[in-house]
Amino acid sequence: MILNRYFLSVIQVMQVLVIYNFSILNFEVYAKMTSVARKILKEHIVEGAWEVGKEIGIKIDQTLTQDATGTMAYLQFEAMKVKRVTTELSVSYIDHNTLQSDFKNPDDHRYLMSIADKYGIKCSRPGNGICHQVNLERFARPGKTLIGSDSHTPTAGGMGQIAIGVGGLDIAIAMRGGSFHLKTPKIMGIKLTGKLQPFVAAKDVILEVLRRIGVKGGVGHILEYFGPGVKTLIVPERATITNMGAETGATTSVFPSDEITKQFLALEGREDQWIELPEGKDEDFDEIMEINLSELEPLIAKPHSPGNVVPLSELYGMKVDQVAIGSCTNSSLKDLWTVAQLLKGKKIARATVLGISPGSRQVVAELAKDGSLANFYAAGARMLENACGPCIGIGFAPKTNAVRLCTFNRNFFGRSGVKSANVYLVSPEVAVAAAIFGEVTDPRKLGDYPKFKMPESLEIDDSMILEPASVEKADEVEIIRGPNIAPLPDFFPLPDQFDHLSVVIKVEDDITTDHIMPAGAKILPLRSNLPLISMHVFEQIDEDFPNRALKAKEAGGGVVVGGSNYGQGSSREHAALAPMYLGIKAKLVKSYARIHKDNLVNFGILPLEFKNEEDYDKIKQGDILSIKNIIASLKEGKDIIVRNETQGFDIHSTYNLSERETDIIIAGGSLTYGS
Ligand code: MIC
Ligand code: SF4
Repeated sequence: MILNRYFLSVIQVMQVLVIYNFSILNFEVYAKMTSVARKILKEHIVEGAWEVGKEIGIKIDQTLTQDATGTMAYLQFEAMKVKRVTTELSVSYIDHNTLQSDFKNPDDHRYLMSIADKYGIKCSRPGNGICHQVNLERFARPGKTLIGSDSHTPTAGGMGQIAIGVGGLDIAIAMRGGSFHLKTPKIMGIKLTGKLQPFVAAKDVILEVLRRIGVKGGVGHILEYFGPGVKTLIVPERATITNMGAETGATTSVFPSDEITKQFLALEGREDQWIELPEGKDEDFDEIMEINLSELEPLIAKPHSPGNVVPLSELYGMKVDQVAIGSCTNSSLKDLWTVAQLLKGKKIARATVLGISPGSRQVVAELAKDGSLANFYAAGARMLENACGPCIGIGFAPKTNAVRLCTFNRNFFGRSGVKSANVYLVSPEVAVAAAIFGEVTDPRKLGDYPKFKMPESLEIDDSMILEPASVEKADEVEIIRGPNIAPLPDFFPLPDQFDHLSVVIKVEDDITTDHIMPAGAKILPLRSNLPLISMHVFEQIDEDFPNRALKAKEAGGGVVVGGSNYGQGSSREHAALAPMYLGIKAKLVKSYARIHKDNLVNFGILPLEFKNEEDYDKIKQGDILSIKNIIASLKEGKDIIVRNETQGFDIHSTYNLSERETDIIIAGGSLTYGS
């Protein structure tokens, strides 16, 4: 049940304050609203004032990158000619591209390590674990702001932190001391009551959220958890929920910071970093959704969308070829310990393979201590690296037409590396039951539920997190660049008109960045080489796209036409940059996913939206378009008229950009803006 709760009087007072720009008074009004998200954001606002939908700039305390987006982010950071990062903490994780089938990945790793060393960034070496899991263990801090060049950065929201996934260029700007801009979100309170029953997991909570609101339902919102059910969930469970909140399109997700948060931090030797962030009350939220944890049943997301959620029981008996347990959603000690206990004394089914990728070295070390690790091997599981691995198609690909059950957060078409595979998303409990019985089945058949308790103490070993060189020594550090690292392209100011733009592709609703710029073992190593990676744009759905785009480029440029929620999923800015490299000047869609739109702005690509959705039906692939008076229209906030020269009609398009974003687009992107 979703209740709309608008508090008119408060909003009206706020609007008056916004008009007069009384930001201090504004602060006082909002002091009455105790939502965790509002409190943290409010304390970090440096530009603008809180008005839902309007842009604010926030100070960023921490940044994170991972290697697949990091190389590009650091190339951009280098282009800014700054001597050292100015954030409180910046960490560069190497966890995605760890296959190393040739020189490309290790070259990128060396580059990232040398950059980190020189500019004052910590570097988590390959093997140390998945960025979000390691970050939760070692760095996430309640009350702080974090942006990460990975869409699952909200994992740290489980620690009471405002953690937002963004494009790499936004990270580069934040590391230089710039603020991060976002549209002031609505806060959706998700009230948890009751308590999860045995074999029902945190994963089922977020699958239930996705079942109710789908992959677009969180757009423009922060999902904030509150209510008596919160204290029944430990931090790693909360992090599973905030991690996969990304799949709803939400700006981020967050939990309060309470005694449970404090215990987790204490275990990590970081109790001094705890602050209390009490949960919000009903009246603090713009909308409320209620979930009774006691009533939840195991759920499953069917191919090819995390929003395609049904009760597990609907699929009982379906044969399972491959089970994969891991990813930043479900690779914590709690998850893997539970799996290990359930596997104890059992063997995996003859026709099913099981692969496990732990989240971090810390997780593995703990599992080794109590013998849990041995259970995996004894049962016949294949132990994979502490890395993203099969979640992003790096190894452990399923067979042709396989049914894969995994604990990951995304089952987008082709992401596993095998187009014919059908990928289902489940909890670790459901996954392990399928590995043992060889089919989708009720995990309660496994008998008693092992009740996980956080260990009394942990061995903290940060030796795989490299400290940067001191300020004094930084000048001596040489940046190591392998031959796969291509320089950034040049960026040019936006022209006032395009005379001949070809519609190079027309795609449907919910196109993901995995459709636009696929990942996987073959393409991911090209992330630091734009000319090469561009030749794979839209490969999953239309292999000829790059050739057509290049032809269109010679004739004046290309346009991509899309449906709603265009660019959902990952934060990869390559989904903006690589089409741009192929001559795509504008995208014309029904609506955009947040991070992808920000990336288009950052690289000066016109992010147009159909004013009348019927025009989407009329326009055809191959049509030639022209656009005139672009600059004046943008400056005056008027519709941009796209002329369909082939069919002879005008299309009114809007763009919903702030003044700052408009200026960036006109300048040709963030790298040329203001420089
Ligand atoms: C993903 O899960 O899709 C990724 C790979 O982690 C991406 C980042 C990337 O494309 O490098 C994400 O989620 O942002
Ligand atoms: Fe890595 Fe998968 Fe998490 Fe992306 S979703 S960060 S690929 S584990």
